[in-house]
Amino acid sequence: MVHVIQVGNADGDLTFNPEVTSAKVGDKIQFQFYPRNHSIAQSSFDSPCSPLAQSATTGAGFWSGFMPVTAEDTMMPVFTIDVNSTAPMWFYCATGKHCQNGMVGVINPPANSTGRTIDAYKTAAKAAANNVAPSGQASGNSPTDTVSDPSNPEAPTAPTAPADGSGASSLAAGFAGALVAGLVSLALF
Ligand SMILES: [Cu+2]
Repeated sequence: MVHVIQVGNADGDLTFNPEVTSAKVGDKIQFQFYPRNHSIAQSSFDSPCSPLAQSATTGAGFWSGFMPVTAEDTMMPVFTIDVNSTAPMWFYCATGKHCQNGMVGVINPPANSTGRTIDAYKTAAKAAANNVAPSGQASGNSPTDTVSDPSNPEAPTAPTAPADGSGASSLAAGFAGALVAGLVSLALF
């Protein structure tokens, strides 16, 4: 299955939603980027706000690159990764001081008994001296896709009619109402 993680939100909060995701091997994680400019990079638990490749011996982690999005954009960029193991994947936003300000998350956290929790990671991130973006190009599976922004009222949305067809009449009524309103405003001129 595909797990969606919202990167930021329409209110500009520095959050991932959800912060904690449980995924199976073969699942995908789709990060959806809200304004204004976020990113996701993988780190180790022990070195938050620092790219995995520079903090551990386990090789390069994922990196979305920076994803600038304006409030007017009706399409939002997404970044998708494959889940190839159930080992914990800790990640953060490498923009500004977003990591220190709590923009961190985890896929498949270890058992709470280890003490390696999202709260402990967040606390360590708050104390990190720097927020380091990975160097180089984005590395992931399909970093250039986009989806329509559900939070943007400008986004074109296809009306979904109820199965019983009752939606059609209310749509027609709304359309007739709009026509009447249009005629009224014309008459006022
Ligand atoms: Cu961010």
